[in-house]
Amino acid sequence: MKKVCILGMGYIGLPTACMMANNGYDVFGVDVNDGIVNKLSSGKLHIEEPDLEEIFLKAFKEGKLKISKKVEKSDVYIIAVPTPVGEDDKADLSYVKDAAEMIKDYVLKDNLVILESTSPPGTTRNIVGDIIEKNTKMIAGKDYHLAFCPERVLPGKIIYELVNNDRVVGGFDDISAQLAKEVYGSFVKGNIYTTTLETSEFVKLAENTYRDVNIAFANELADICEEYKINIWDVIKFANMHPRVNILNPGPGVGGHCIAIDPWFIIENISKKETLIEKCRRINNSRPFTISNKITEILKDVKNPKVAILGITYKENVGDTRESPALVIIDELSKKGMEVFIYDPLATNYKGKLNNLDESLSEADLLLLFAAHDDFRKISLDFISEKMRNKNIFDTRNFYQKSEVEKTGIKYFRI
Ligand code: SAJ
Repeated sequence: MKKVCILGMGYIGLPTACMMANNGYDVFGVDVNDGIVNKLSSGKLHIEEPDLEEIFLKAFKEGKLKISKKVEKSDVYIIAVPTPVGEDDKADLSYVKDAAEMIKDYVLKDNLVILESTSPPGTTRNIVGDIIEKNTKMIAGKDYHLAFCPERVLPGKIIYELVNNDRVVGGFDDISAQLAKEVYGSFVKGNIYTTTLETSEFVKLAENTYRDVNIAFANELADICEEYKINIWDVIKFANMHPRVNILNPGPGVGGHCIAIDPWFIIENISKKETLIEKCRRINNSRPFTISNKITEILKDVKNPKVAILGITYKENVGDTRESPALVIIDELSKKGMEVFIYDPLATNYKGKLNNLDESLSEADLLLLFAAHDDFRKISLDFISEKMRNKNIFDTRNFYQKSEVEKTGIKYFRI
């Protein structure tokens, strides 16, 4: 199995394609987006991720990775397309279906088809498997092989984690699982465990839901601590000294393409009406509103208030602004008549207007620290204080030290 066709040249498909191309495979990277195909075909990346450029250029220049809009006949087909959540809080599997439709005419006897996109349990078997079977009359496990291999990589550390993390691969049968394990084993240094299709689909969802539920717990504790006038960050620091406790960080909401979405996939087809999972999702979704209400309260006596936001990406040290709770906060503050200026040197795909640091801070009444990029350490508090009209910092990430901020005459608020 030496030829691989990977559908979806995004945050997962592209790095996976590069790794495989640099480890003995001839890889065809397919995307339906003209812009992405043109950019990659001219040797340029459309996403930013540490170390990606190096492995992409190597694969591309050596001719091991070819980019196209069309599927090429291969031994292995990997589907790595987005699975967003629809308006009804259910998985939108249209991209997965389209990808399966794209490969169905190419899959031959003994080929291996792998779904990598995070999906509700049953998707590999009932959506991908069905589309192939209906068209080719080939049966998974008998005529061709079918597997689910979810990614586990952290944006900002994708290349490192792609190589070093353990993986849980699900197979339609043992042979499918073993073949998929071999494919990923070409570049993965972590352990690769095998199980059934549905178990591996569920494991992926459980991992991200675990995180969402625990972030909701931290957010709830933060609200309760505020009532008691107890510092939540001290509580977490001391509680986490217990060998079996690991409380996550409260914050301004959960963004990104995974943690805020995957919990919905777990509960979308179940009979239970009330779940902890949904409750936690709603707690985390309410965070940007809580933050904007607090800002409104702090600035209630200020005429024509101006807010400067530092960092609008969904988390620190990444460029991705899609699904960032900062977008909700910006919207809320603007609706309340506030002027919002945004400084984020990392943000890559923000549709609105970004400002430079000076414009943002000048005459601002409140600085909202949203994404705690390491680069922001270079901005001195004295400089911030000098520039501002009313001197308030709202820190959503416990980024600053209270005593340092207050030394410069700035009032300090934090979660
Ligand atoms: N967040 C908090 N408090 C915390 C941790 C995170 O509020 O203590 C927020 C972040 O600010 C961010 C969001 O949660 O808005 C998600 O950030 P993250 O760093 O926890 O996760 P992602 O979405 O960047 O990546 C996750 C990872 N999953 C887990 O850690 C279980 C990654 O390994 C997965 O591969 C990825 O989802 C995915 O693609 O599913």
